[in-house]
Amino acid sequence: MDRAWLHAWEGMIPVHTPKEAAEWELAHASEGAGVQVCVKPEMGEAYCLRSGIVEGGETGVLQGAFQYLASQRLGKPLPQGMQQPCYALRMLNCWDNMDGSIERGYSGPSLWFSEGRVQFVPQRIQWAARLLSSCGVNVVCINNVNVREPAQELIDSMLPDVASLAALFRAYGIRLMLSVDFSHPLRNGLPTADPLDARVQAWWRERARRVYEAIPDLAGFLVKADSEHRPGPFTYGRNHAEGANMLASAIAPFGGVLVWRAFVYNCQQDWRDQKTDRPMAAYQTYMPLDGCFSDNVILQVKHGPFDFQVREPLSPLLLGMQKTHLCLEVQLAQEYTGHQIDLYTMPPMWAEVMEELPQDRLCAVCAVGNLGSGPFLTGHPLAAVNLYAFGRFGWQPHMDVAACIRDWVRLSYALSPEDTETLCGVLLKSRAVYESYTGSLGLCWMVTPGFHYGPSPMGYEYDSWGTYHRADRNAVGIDRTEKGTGYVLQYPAEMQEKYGKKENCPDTLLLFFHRMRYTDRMRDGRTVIQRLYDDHFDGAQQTREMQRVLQAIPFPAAVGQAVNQCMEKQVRNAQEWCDVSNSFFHRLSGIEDEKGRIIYD
Ligand code: GCW
Repeated sequence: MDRAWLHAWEGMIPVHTPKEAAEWELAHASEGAGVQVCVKPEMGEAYCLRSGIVEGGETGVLQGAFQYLASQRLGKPLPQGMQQPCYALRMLNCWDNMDGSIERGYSGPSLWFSEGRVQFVPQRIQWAARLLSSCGVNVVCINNVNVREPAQELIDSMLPDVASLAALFRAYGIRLMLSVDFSHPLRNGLPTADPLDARVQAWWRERARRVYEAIPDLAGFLVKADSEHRPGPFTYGRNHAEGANMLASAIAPFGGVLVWRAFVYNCQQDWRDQKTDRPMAAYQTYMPLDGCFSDNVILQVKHGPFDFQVREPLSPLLLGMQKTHLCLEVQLAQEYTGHQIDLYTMPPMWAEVMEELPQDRLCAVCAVGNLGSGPFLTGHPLAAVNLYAFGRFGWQPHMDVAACIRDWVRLSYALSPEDTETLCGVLLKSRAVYESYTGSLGLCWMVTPGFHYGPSPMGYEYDSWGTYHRADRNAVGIDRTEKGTGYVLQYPAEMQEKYGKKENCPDTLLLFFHRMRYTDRMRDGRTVIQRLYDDHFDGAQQTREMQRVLQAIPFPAAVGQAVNQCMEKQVRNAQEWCDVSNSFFHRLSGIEDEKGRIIYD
């Protein structure tokens, strides 16, 4: 593997098709010596492995080759029978801007944009494509869903550059997707972008023709409309099915899919308004449209009803919509979950999502990417586990989370079995630790506004984003039951039972669904305030413990140094969260910590 890595940086790997890439991978690894590659086009992405043979479809053979090598390296038997992905679309959404910055990116600048242009080092793209393909990702949307000037040019003057990028990804079985600006026709002199206007429809049809002429296998368009000040059909009094279907029909002749994001809510809410409850917004907007979307439209829904918080219940829209193709959206970029400084391993969270979501409800999965061109490509070197696991998740959503994490550790580092287990243990618990110091009992949005790292308990409280906890001197949390905002009614009956009653509601979501007095007793006998204090102290303590354990792992020097630096920052961050949150609740409630620990007044 090391040799192959070096080769990638020294020069281009001479491959143009997934079959060639599969042969190259096998030929350049001792475990692949003499293995034959046999393409059966009708197998598509699927593959079959036998000793000495990788058989599969045009892209399946490459997936098969990676799996063959991984199995050998891990000392596991080859998987038996035909292997195929659960979801046909396993996408990465990269929020890369044309100036090279990445919205919510914590891994350095963009790999493919800079100075307002498509500019890239081909070897690096090839390396990224190889990495993503080896994880199992098959579509990459290269530009930010917030399409700002000059990103509109990607489907105009910059098409030849996008086509060169697409060719590099294509060799690794990955297709590109592009985020488009719903109001683009206005830029080209049309007086309107109304989806029902014949001129607008004709404009998009012609645009799609030109785009597909340049990139015939483009996966499709991705759209963020009427969300956080982006343009959309609402401007013209049209609904989102009308908007999505118009774009979908323009790309349908070329086999494209139109991915439409369901992240729609009022971001200019008056905090005094207690009737509007932001988590209810997507369901209210889209449920009435169930069954109205064209066949090549996929509605992309974030896993929770808010916005990638450390803890949210499953979005009720994912359970409600029956006649719409759905894509689950998760976020590898650690916007609210530690900026790729704090350790945060995500598969345990996805497993919780899949416990409540039948896997056949979805036709696609998507993750906001955590890739960039800085050292380690994912910021924190250990954040690469999330990218790897996301790829596996798209193939097998009900995977064994601990086994997946262990595979990543073993494929990445040559550690002793004891060190491997120790590292896996830290990775597995990292999400719970982060949650205990930033989001105890389902409280969310106590982050620094805008930046979203570090504590600011009142930061969003009097703002317009619909993200309130309404802590006062007696109580905290929002009543989202039938008697409160009624959000819980968006769930099927059994989940209403689970979340709507305090006695059934999991502790982790208690203050998300219920308003509680600080002195109320929880199931474990502790009061709410004591539990808040305890969680914050425990979180800071466990972070120090993780630091101690990780210091003893013999990582390669550069990795070890980066991990240590991140852990130092995380320890400081966790302590800050602990002190700020505990002081906040202590000052409000006037209630002492039963254990008499230090709380600053
Ligand atoms: O949480 C918000 C982020 C925005 C992002 C938006 C979205 C791309 O803060 O940066 O915009 O979500 O998902 O569209």
